[in-house]
Amino acid sequence: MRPTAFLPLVFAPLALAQSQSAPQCQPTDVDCFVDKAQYTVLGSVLGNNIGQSNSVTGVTGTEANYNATIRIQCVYASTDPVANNGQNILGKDVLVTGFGTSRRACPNGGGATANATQSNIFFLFVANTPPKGETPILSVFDICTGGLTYNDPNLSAVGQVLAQNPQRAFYGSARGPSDCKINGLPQDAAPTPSSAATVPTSTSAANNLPGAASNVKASWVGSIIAGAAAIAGAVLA
Ligand SMILES: *[C@@H]1O[C@H](CO)[C@@H](O)[C@H](O)[C@H]1NC(C)=O
Ligand SMILES: *[C@@H]1O[C@H](CO)[C@@H](O)[C@H](O)[C@H]1NC(C)=O
Ligand SMILES: CC(=O)N[C@H]1CO[C@H](CO)[C@@H](O)[C@@H]1O
Repeated sequence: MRPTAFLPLVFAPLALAQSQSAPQCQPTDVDCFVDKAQYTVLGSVLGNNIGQSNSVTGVTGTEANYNATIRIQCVYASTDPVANNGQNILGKDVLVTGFGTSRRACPNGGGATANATQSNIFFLFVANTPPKGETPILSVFDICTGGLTYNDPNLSAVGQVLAQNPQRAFYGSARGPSDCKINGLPQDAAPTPSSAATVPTSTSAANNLPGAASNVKASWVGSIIAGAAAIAGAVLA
């Protein structure tokens, strides 16, 4: 049997919980994405199936329609962290469906891309409901936009939404390792209602926090990318 870059699927059939739809948010409207997507995560793309034929289904990924395997590094937010905690995606390599470019359904023939070794802030939803304890299959929330570049302005934009909606954020180990910090949002616990009001929400407040963190983050992303490249190289070879 031909090896593929994908995780073995131990559950079937795939029942899509939400069909893939045209855009629900403007491409630059981070508030809308964080507000509506089931999950906001940091994910590192390990590989995709462009040009690869699935030995079971016979489906081959194309530039216009493909899936990716993404390692979930941090889970920043969810529409319902209480209900969705325990979906078992943090730290996992998950199958994410719905990538592809030049889509007729998208403005200007846009689409969502997942290129190997990229780390992006992805907006996702659970596409199936796997047996308890199994990792679900996920889909891109908006097939026309895909992930945001993982950089300080984009992470700050996510943080500003969450500072105003702290009940949507994940904290502590549910969010991920300490590198999953977001400026302006407590790492370890949800702010109490009174302190929530004092969480900085302006761009300047979020960006004026100590600069040392960005060096740490840069090297951490470097190691994620190096690790992903090694893994992607191994599975795609
Ligand atoms: C993506 O994965 C889903 C779930 O396994 C599968 O049904 C679909 O055919 C795949 N699509 C492509 C283009 O590989
Ligand atoms: C991913 O690669 C494709 C070419 O295969 C390119 O057109 C696209 O811009 C890349 N996406 C990103 C986000 O860099
Ligand atoms: C909302 C926001 O700041 N988006 C930025 C995300 O990063 C890309 C790439 O640097 C910028 O072009 C966006 O403006």
